[in-house]
Amino acid sequence: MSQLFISYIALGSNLEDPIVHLNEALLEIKALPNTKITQASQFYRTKPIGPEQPDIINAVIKVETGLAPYDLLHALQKIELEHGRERIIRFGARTLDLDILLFNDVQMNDAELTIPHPRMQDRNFVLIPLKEIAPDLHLAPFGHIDDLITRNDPEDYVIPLDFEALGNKS
Ligand code: A4P
Ligand code: MG
Repeated sequence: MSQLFISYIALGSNLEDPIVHLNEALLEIKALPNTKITQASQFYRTKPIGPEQPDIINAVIKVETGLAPYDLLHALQKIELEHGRERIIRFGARTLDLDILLFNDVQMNDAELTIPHPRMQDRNFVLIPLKEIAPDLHLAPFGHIDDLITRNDPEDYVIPLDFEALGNKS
């Protein structure tokens, strides 16, 4: 049996019906060869970082996969394209964004793939869902996930959808 790796993947959507895009993406990731989702955060409504656009629905999952980093990246990009992903404005609105956050303890930085994801430590829309499934994560060389979350801007809201469903919509 081939080697299995652990990867954390961030999901985001803010066009058409984001919840449908995210739920479908979960099924499509599950269907990738030698891949299973072992944990998934809730869905969160988050303040968009970048140009003005609708709030973004974000989540993070943990997968166990036999795919190597580039094979996983290309498989995720194929899923993005099948969701009509268009790349017009950097950080602009998107039907589906799938980013590799971590892949075992791999550290790499080239034109096509950077692991750990280069901006994850600055973004509570990634860290808060990630903490839900990896509460003791220490992100080398940046620090413990709790400290990173505290350092980021609290104005960048990250609200669990379940919380909103209880009537707490801000
Ligand atoms: N790439 C390099 N490393 C990776 C990686 N670890 N995972 C390359 C995935 N892709 C990686 O990505 C651009 C290029 O990054 C790809 O060609 C790939 O080879 P993209 O998905 O085409 O474009 P993007 O997502 O707009 O750019 P980027 O640089 O990934 O943006 P970020 O940093 O992911 O930011 N605000 C909220 N609230 N929630 C969000 O989800 N997302 C962004 C995108 C901005 N603001 C947001 C959110
Ligand atoms: Mg991306």
